[in-house]
Amino acid sequence: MRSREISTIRNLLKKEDVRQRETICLIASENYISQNVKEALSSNIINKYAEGIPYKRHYPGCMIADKLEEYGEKLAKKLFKTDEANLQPYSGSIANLIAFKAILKKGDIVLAMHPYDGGHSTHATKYNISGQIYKTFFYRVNRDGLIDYDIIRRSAKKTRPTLIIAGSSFYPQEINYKSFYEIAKEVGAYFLADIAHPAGLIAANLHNSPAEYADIITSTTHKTLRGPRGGLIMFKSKFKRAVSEALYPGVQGGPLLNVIAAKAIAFAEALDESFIKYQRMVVHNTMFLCQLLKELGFKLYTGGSTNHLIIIDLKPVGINASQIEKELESINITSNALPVPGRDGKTADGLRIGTAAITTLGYQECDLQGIAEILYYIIIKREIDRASKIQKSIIRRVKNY
Ligand code: DSN
Repeated sequence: MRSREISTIRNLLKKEDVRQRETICLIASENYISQNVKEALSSNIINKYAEGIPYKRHYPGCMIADKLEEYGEKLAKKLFKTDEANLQPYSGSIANLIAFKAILKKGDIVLAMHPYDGGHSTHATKYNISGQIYKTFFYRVNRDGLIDYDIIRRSAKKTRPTLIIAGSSFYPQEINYKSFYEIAKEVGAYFLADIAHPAGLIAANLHNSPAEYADIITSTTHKTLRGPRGGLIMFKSKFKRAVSEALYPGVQGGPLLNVIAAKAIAFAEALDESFIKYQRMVVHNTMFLCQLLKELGFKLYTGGSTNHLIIIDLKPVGINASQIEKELESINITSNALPVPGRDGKTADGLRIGTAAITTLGYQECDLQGIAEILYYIIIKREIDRASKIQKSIIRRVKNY
């Protein structure tokens, strides 16, 4: 046994536990899993190979795996009201690649949100393998920073895509999936909704769902959905064969059955009334924080938020968001610097913060007040020590809840 090496790794994991306990996580794409999800992740089912789909595997001994995966699919379909679901994608990025492979041919045209405006790098951008396989055009947000369906319609008519993608990593408003569907229908394109960010809000019926409209839906399972890190793909029944073949052997090998079990548990949790309450609280906390920030003089992209994330526009303050991200990290607060949508995408002039993780921990209005003050002291007053004191008092208070 290489006990020294093992204890090095154990110590690092313990340190990460401490880091998480002492940090205020404002990263909009992170969350905390439940004990049940954690238990599933450490289950012995990880030892099993199960390439293929339930009851059509390339390995013997899959009788439990079949039942488990089938049950997880059933829960996903119930939660999102889709025809089909596949829990095998290793991540949201891979789920997108699988979806493209299932419905597109090399060289097909894709119309997606511009990466400067929050479109994901895996939406056939030049930074991703998908951008080398397909030809991509991008739509931008309008002058108010909003998704503008007339702009998308004009762009779709001009570019005649085979696929239109809805989905963004930093859009603080609800996306209208019906409008996307209508545009796709007008130009004869497929419609893919990547719901990685708002999945929890959609599952709780707080945001409209693309289930009725999209040919394929991709997602991660760990953001607002609060499951294990991983991907999910849902689709109309006619794509069942194409998706399973694109998944295996097209893109992936053996599924991670422990993660599939953990996803299934997260879906079961999301079907519970308590999850709807949690999502309502996420939105409440976001809106409350928006109000506090506006009172303190901050300018917010799109004027506020109706989901789990807020983008503070730092252009009027004249400080680079990467510097603010670093200063916040130095006092144990994590957030993301990014370009404010609708601009040149070259400057990190926006700070993305989210409420999904802190709401899981039970942060209350007084804690949100503290967070708003921290941002004020860091960004406006430039008083890091004062901000650090407030951070520590929030961590102490949250421990006592
Ligand atoms: N990396 C995720 C985010 O932070 O939004 C998107 O995949």
